Amino acid sequence: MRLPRLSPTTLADRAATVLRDNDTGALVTASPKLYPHMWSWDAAFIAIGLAYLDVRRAVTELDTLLSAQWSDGMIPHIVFTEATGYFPGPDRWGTDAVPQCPPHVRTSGICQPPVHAIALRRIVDTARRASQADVELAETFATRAWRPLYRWHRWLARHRMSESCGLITIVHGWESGMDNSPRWDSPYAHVRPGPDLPPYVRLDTLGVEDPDERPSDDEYDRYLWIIEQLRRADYAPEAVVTNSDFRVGDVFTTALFAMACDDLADLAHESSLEVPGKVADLRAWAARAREAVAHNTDPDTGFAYDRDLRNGDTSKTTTIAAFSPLLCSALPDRLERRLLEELTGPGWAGHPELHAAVVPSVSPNDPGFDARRYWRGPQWPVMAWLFSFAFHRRGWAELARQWRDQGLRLVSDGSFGEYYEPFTGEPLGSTQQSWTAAVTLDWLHSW
Ligand code: 9WN
Repeated sequence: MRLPRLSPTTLADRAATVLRDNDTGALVTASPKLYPHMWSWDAAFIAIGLAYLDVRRAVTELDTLLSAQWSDGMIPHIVFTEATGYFPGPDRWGTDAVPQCPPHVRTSGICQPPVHAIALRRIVDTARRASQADVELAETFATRAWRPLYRWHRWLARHRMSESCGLITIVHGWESGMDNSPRWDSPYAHVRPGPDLPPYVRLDTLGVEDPDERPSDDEYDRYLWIIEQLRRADYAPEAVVTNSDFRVGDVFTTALFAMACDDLADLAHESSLEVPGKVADLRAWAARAREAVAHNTDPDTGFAYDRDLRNGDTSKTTTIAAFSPLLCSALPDRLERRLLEELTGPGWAGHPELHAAVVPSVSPNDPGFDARRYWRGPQWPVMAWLFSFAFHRRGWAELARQWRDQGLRLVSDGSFGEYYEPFTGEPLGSTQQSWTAAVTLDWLHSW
């Protein structure tokens, strides 16, 4: 049963309260119960929302994340707080002895999509609409954060841009941020947990009303087995791309990388940073990433597909990630229009039975669609925000407004669900999810 829709003012107040309640001072946890730590891409979206409350606090969020950056440039996917209650925690990751990991924090040993430069640029823009003091704060931070972010992008370009297909390689489904998406079913079929997988007890299923909203036990065994493989390779960047049984060229992450490289290059230009060689690198990586997305796109439909790097197979699974080319402007006009029609048509965001007309993680017409299970059907507000933001950037103002309005419809009960049942709009997974609150604030303030 859904709660009544809140007015924009009340919704904004509630969103701000979520961010404040989840704030430990140095970081905003991804959610209070299920995810009591900092997640890399969540932190970027959270910082975008925080900027509407306090630009200084938004800067602190990214600062905290950057202070956990590994010495080789990787930004880890989790920065752990002292909280217990999430598994796998720092002991299971075993990164304490890894030389690249900074000594003052405990982190996981993999990464997540590189949306941080996109967030930084958004925060600078938000500050410019606020006060002169905020502009100075944001621009000074942008200058300070620029080099660490460049090093992060260089790490991805060096260690993760596949030489064979140009896509960014992920070595664990968690690196995509879309953990149990059907995109990964076939690559995970290669992952066979060994008898020496140390025993463990799941805690995530305790944080939701119905364990069926989370990945299955079988999937968890595979997630934990890959961690074991990466840990045994000491998380060395050259080793993990050969040691993990899961090695996939991820079109969605690659599209985000293209966007983020351009944003970082633009920020250098706007801040008059004297880094011409590095800007040239970023432009070249953006072009390469965009090309790779285009190259891994079906020439008739425009759908983009991941590549299993173990055997070179192109995925045939169509999910929300198939629309990656629209994020980074990878396609010629005709194909782009075709893809956009598909996204907004009855198979996807325009499905007549949807509660809110934004993209579900899997098409309701797909036989594998599961309306309640995590990345296998539900709508994720943060994903709807990403597309609406990209539409706005692309100059598709009307479409951006429609998606903002529909996104707000999805979150308008003020529970800030992690994801939503597409037909009823019921919040699922965690509630008081910080990135949902953050993108709500952005929607309420923009275009
Ligand atoms: C594993 C925190 C994270 C998000 C991911 C989402 C989920 C973790 C989990 O929660 O992943 O990293 O335990 O399920 O899939 O996108 O960053 O919100």
